[in-house]
Amino acid sequence: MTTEPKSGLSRRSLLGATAGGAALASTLGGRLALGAGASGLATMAATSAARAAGIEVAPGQLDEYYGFWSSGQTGEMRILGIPSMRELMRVPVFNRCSATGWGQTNESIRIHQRTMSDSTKKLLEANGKKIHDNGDLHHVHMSYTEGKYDGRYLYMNDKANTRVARVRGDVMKCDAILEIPNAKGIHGMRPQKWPRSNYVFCNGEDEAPLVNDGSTMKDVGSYVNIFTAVDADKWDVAWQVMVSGNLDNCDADYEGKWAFSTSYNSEMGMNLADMTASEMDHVVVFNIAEIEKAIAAGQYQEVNGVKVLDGRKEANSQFTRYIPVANNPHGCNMAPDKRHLCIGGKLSPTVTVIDVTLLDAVFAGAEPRSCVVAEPELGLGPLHNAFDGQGNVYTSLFLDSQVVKWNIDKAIAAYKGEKVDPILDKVDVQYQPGHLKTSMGETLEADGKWMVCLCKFSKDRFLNVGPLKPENDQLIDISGDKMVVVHDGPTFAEPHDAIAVHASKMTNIKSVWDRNDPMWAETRKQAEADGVNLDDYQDTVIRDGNKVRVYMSSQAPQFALEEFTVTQGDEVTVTITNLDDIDDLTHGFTMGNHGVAMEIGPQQTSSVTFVAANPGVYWYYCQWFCHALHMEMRGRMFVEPK
Ligand code: K7E
Ligand code: CUA
Ligand code: CA
Repeated sequence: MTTEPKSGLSRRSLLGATAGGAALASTLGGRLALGAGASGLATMAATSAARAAGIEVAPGQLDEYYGFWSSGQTGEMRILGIPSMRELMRVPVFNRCSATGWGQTNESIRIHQRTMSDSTKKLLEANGKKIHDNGDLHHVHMSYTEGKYDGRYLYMNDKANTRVARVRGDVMKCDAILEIPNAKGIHGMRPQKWPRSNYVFCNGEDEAPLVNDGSTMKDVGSYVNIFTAVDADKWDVAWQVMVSGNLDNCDADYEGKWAFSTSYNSEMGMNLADMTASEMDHVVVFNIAEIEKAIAAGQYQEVNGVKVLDGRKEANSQFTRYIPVANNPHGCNMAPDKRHLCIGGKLSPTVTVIDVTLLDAVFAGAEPRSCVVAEPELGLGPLHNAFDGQGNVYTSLFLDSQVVKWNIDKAIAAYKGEKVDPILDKVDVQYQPGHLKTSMGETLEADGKWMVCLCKFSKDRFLNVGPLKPENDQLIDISGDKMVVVHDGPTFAEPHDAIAVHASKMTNIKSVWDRNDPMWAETRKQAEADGVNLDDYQDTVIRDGNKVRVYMSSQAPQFALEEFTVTQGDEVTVTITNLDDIDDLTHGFTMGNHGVAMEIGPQQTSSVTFVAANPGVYWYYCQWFCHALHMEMRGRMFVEPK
């Protein structure tokens, strides 16, 4: 049924109490050594399959699905077309973007700073920086209305700096970032699915003292982990729950009753050996109604301005239940049958299936594992699960470098003792898959057409580009009984997760900015204070002590100001409004030798502030090719010596 790894390790040893990292590492090594052989054959098979499946989207044709991709340590969100797998756009979120000026323009810095904690502000000031300009963006999910994508927002996490962010579905720009207090290392993150995404649930992966003020490191007994519900409209913390163990991945149900998180460190270990020491870890189930009741009744403690409840085991609350599962689980995925939650075993070759209709009984006192209705053995290193809406699950097998397709009903029957094999198909992927996503698969409209499998290693699949290799996002046709890998898609560091959204859901995407967009509301206020009407343009230079504010418009192929003069040491703010209102007519503003560049889309206002430190003549130019005379779209800043 499953192949044993070449290293000779049995999967039993992976399950053993001391298996942990060493076994994982040597098994991974064993599989990696296998890969090189059959790539020629695989390519031929893939080519013919691609034709058969009709994945080619001809020039000028549009994809059927939007793919929203995370980018891991790159810190941005990406948009790909599915099935073409063409990269359509990169949306900077936690990262500094050279092209758009994200992380440098005043508009983006304000979004970054709005909900930054005082301690982070101090830390950044001490480092001479205004914002963190890196992120580790693992998970991207869309807002829901009644279990279906509604196109309003995309939500995403930053594990590196304990943040979550929101991207607007109309202009595909980030409009809110939130640094979450008390928690550490936001990893798993999911919006509420029902009745709509009122909350975004956020898992704190890393343990820390709740009041983390430097009074102790050694007293590990004072460490906690925090589950956070973010108010998705206000983009502020609604409430938090302290839990036992850590939190890895999470999901929510289709009734608005529960949220779920996997925990791989129920041991509260501080090193690998301790984190893998137990036979069992757990899944935490959060009871949303009980939590909301307690918050409304004022039964919380306030920590760093946030309402915190105690849902730890020893508190015996009605906020949480802990369902034991095999040690070090990972993925947490709610099936669109509204009933079955699938937990990836990782160190265990199994997926644990929880029937959420049995959770009321668990909260009423039934034995916690009484909600487990299946635990099929599927292969080595099961991480994440995806769904086709027809009762089948696709599970990534990290160590086996495979995807396994299996049936929930059959797995339940097998768990009851019937002689039935739940496994329907397996396919090799290249190599070491993490997340995998089916078209519309995390909604009630799962359609079973496509799956993308995000492989962590690409090794021999592409021309060698040096020691750092791309990841490999593979497209798999799941419309038939057999899964067929139809496309290899190299991607830069490092997508963890993606969603596939039917294009019909994205009805509110704009091509031209609204002149009253809130993105530059504060810039507009400053302009009004300076007597400048951004809509009826006066190209103006305002002097305010050593602050100089330059206002100009742009219209292809010209900036309204061909020159302006400042004094050495002045803090210069350049605000530009793009008067062009034609699709795709973006201008840019780059100030030579000042490290300054920004995007100005059609009808957009953008501004950037810098210090003119050195006297001389500096050319500014438009860096977005906009017109036959784009090269000529430039002007001079003169910096007079002080
Ligand atoms: Cu969703 Cu990569 Cu953060 Cu699994 S995690 S692979
Ligand atoms: Cu405007 Cu190039
Ligand atoms: Ca563990």
